[in-house]
Amino acid sequence: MRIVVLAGGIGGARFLRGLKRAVPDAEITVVGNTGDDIHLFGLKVCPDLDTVMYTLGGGIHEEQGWGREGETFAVKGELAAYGVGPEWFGLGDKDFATHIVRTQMLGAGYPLSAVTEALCARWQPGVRLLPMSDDRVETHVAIEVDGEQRAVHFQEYWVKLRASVDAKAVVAVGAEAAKPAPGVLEAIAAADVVLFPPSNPVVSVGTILAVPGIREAVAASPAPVVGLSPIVGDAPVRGMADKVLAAVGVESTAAAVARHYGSGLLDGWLVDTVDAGAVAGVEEAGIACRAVPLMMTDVDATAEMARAALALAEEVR
Ligand code: GDP
Ligand code: FO1
Ligand code: CA
Repeated sequence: MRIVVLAGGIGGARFLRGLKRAVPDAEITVVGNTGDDIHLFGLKVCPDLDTVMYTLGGGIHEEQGWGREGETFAVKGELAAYGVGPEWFGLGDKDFATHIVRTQMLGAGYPLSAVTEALCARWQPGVRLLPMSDDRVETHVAIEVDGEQRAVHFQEYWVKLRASVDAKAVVAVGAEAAKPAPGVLEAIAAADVVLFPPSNPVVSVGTILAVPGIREAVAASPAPVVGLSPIVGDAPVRGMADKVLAAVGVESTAAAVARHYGSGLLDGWLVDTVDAGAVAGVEEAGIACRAVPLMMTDVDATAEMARAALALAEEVR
């Protein structure tokens, strides 16, 4: 079975670990969000691609969900001693090596997709990990500070500001001119199932869909498209997704997120059992909906979620 998953960082990566356990023989292609990418200290950092690569490759810091396990921060400390920041972004020493290799390869002329493949040769994530695009796309967030509008990089909004101010707008800068990375459209066209994991609908899946051609390929795909809600009981399970959902005028409910994707994209949608009351409304919107446990407490529970998504895909096929 060929499965394509449009994934952000932690939510996407943890779901993928369950999916691999549920269907060990599946050929899984992950289209990863690169809108979170940021240049720091002259290095290119790709948080969501790395989160998927480290999680599936066994190098992730489990509790934190991003970065490497057993990190030290000597390089960051030395940079700070030179007065070089930002101090608010926690890049560890082991993680630095990844960004150095990536930046070196990009400088030598390799596209991000080839660099990602090279990094994955070490980590063996067991999926084909493709960046959504080889072109630079950067998510920026419009905020108001002291009555003045300004735009900040998504990482500054998320990590430095902790989404403590309202997001007025979310813009994937460069997306309109970006092309899907090699293999992305082909994988979607050849998929037996397309899955939206419980990733952020705006700044993860939304950004991937903003690359011209990807949304169209998913909508045109004859394969069932099934999503899992990252919103459980009217709040994100983790993080501040409610802030960026509000910026695009979407309520933080499992049903509102399904309607936001719409029946033009989604054939099926899974909500948590606590949101069983939302099922009928989602179905009225033309999207088959089931309520199942959606908390990724461990890999077995996550595998069960993946099985439920694939079962719903079979029902709507
Ligand atoms: P990020 O790039 O690291 O923010 O990760 P993603 O975009 O892939 O996923 C973030 C989303 O995962 C958040 O909106 C969370 O609500 C959601 N999430 C995290 N853990 C769980 C879980 O156990 N169950 C569900 N349903 N969603 C989760
Ligand atoms: N998230 C944080 O909340 N604080 C950090 O200091 C931080 C550093 C960091 C370094 C490398 C990396 O790959 C990810 C990192 N993240 C950090 C997570 C990252 O910013 C994610 O993009 C966001 O959490 C949301 O997607
Ligand atoms: Ca992300």
